[in-house]
Amino acid sequence: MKNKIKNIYIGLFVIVSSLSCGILSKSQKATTSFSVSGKCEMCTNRIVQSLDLKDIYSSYYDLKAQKVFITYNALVYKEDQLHNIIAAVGHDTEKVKADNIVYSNLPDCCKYREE
Ligand SMILES: [Cu+2]
Repeated sequence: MKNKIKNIYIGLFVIVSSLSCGILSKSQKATTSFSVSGKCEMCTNRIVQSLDLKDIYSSYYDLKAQKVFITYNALVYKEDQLHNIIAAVGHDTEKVKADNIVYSNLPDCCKYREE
């Protein structure tokens, strides 16, 4: 009898804690990857640093493949915003072209566009 009551308590605890987790955590982990233009190690650092933000859990830029891989909170960021963040530091993505002025301010070694 005592065991039965104990089991009910444990069951309730599990239900309540899983419910509150769902409400409180407000996190929906998502992963994406897309093409980003870059040319050297400095570009890699610039791209990764631009993504060093709250609710972006990890980012990796594959220079050879010209691709970025991002794990982020999909309740906070839409994928378009990730494109904008990278374009804002001067790197074209497959969806968003970096502003010409920002691009022209990149060091010469980072100029990835064909002149
Ligand atoms: Cu560079």
